[in-house]
Amino acid sequence: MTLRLIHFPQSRSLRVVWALEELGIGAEIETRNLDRRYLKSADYKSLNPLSKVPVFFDGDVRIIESTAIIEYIAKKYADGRLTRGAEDDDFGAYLQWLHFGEAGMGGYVNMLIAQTALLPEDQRIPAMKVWAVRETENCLSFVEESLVDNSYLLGEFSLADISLVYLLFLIKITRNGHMLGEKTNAYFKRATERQAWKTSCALAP
Ligand SMILES: N[C@@H](CCC(=O)N[C@@H](CS)C(=O)NCC(=O)O)C(=O)O
Repeated sequence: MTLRLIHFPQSRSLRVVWALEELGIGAEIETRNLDRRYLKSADYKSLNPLSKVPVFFDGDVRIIESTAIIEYIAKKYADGRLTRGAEDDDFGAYLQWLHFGEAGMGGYVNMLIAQTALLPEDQRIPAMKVWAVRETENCLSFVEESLVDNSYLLGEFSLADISLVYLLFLIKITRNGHMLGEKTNAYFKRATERQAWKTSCALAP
């Protein structure tokens, strides 16, 4: 097998690099600087027609959703390590958190980042910012209430943590970290002290 990942540091492809690292799976990782002109180029669109990151290949199989990629890798190449199956009591919790980290919360966080960091000030819409802050706070309260001290989402570390921690990282690097609660900050610290996270973050073009 030759697994191939196009990786842009600090983007959602970091989830994939982190999962590969945690699972000890080798892949060809092509690390590039996030350059929107390249994302829009015909070359890149032939890899990912949405012009988004990540894009992952396993032979003829192409996947463009970060949480789907990590689940695919773990199930197909790591005997399901860091995942749960239908036979497990916490299967429902696993699925919920794996998807909450992107599908449940990602849209609100994207809007928050657009309205507080990415867009030039004169293009921001105050009402959209209010909405994004309110919805992100709602999600973060749910996270804070759900976390247990000194633990991960399912007790042991899993892909669900990779999904959620990346989004917390995004909130922090865009200077919205003040929105995280005490338990959430401690959880983030715990997860990002893992060697696999540090190694993944060190990957540069
Ligand atoms: N749901 C997708 C989201 C992909 C996505 O939005 N990626 C961002 C980087 S974190 C991107 O490509 N941004 C570039 C742009 O929108 O121009 C996933 O989790 O893979």
